Amino acid sequence: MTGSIHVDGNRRVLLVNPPIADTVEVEQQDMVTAVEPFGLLRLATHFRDAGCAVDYLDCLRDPALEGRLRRHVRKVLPCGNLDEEGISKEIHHFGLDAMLLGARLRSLPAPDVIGIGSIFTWHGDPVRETVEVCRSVFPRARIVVGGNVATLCPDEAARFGADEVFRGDVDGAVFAPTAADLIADRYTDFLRMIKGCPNRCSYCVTHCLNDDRVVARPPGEVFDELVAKKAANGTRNFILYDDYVLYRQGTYLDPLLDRIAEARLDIALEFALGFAANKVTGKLADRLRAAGVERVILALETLREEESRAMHRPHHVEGFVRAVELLKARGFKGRNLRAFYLIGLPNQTTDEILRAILFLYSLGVTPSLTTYTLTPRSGDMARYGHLAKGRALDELGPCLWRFAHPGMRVRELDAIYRYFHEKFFPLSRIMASSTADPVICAMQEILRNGRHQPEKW
Ligand code: B12
Ligand code: SF4
Repeated sequence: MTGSIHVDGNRRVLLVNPPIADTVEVEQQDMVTAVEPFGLLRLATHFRDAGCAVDYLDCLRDPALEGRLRRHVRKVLPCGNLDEEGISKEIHHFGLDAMLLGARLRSLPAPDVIGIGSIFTWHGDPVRETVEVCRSVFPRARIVVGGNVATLCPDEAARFGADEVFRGDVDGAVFAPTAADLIADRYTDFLRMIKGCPNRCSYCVTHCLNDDRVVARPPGEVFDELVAKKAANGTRNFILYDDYVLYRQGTYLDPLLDRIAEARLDIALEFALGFAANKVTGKLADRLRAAGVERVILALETLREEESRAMHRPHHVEGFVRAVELLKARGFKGRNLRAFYLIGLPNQTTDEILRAILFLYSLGVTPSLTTYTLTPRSGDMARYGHLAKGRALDELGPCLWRFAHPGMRVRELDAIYRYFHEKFFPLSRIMASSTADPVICAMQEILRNGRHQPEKW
């Protein structure tokens, strides 16, 4: 889906990154403000290029927050496996509350159009409230909600009260450079070369967000954008959130990395969504090193063969180990060599998760744990849709662990995440720990019996 927004007569556009509502863990995990809303920042450039004046209000980073991101409790929701553990978590409002938002809006010139972004399906409630406050302050403005929630769940988004729910991409904005002047950290910026992915991993919705298409632009253009941004803003960290950066690697990624390496730019390049391990070769590892990539993330996701198949992922423990060795030989290690691993899946056990973490530590890899949730329109709806039936979207937030197996308890999953997400421990340290903590004791038992090694799975 692509479309355009008429800007004729709409000379002033206000783009709003709304507040979010989530559990306290997302703040502790630094997920609320870790990544700037680069979709809106691209739209800002797009509207400016069309001759509009653009105002920008980031409800998660606004100075009026005075550093206090978490504001109030919006609701309390049950958490844990769907057989009900009988415990709940508070859902906090993060970012400008309705009063502060109203005050900030009143300080801005009246816009013709207000564009509100949306990213996570369980964050709809604050988007609805943002529409309401915008409407009360600027009753004559046309309010458009776009982004992932609008694209994936248009029926829910229609209830937010906007004049328009915009699904998919805005023509001409997909590869627009981010409006770097609107963000505070001028040393970090976002580049995009490829949007979409030819694969269909069952838990992922990239194909729905991109209408089953992959679009890409010449690596030379990306390189020119990078050089221009470095010169104009002194940007040093360039992050690509490209869905599948290995798409037609010989045409896109390889030439980009070669151009960057040849130019000897003093930059750090990051591919934040990682690489499929079975595609990592010695040559790719050399190129990443030469281009100034400091950290590599491998997408492992699961160690179980039947689960890999059900997820439509290549089963690649051997390929994974081989990729790790190739990368370690090029100096990627410890915190700079990570692997995505999904936790909280319906048919997983705590033992399986602990074995996987220990396996990664044994290889010298840092686990990047990703909390599972079921996303509407993902392939997993066919397997697990019945578990979510009748539940509102915000009841499915990943930190609520609603899809966990009845044997996996909330406290354990929270502890595992807190202890091990993006942290590296040598196995000897875990073994030597004198503690009664059941998670650590279970790990010590696994280590004593060597059950973290593939031959014992
Ligand atoms: C960056 C990112 C993150 C960042 C945070 C993002 C943020 N700023 O908050 C981090 C790393 C923290 C993260 C974490 C997680 N993520 Co994430 N993440 C992404 C990613 C890669 C990009 C999100 C983004 O900014 N997109 C930019 C979009 C919105 O902009 P764009 O494409 O350039 O925009 C175009 C259109 O959308 C449209 N548009 C966009 N906005 C607007 C606004 C208006 C008004 C209009 C008209 C048009 C419009 O026009 C643009 C130009 O064409 C997405 C995948 C994806 N491609 O979206 C996953 C994704 C959002 N994440 C996902 C998941 C599951 C997670 C985690 C649970 C994983 C985990 N446990 O670690 C956590 C949850 C964090 C939490 N609880 O808050 C899922 C979400 C599923 C869902 N149910 O919502 C996604 C969709 C991945 C996937 N493929 O399934 N994530
Ligand atoms: S998880 Fe990654 S490889 Fe799989 S479909 Fe999504 S973007 Fe593609």
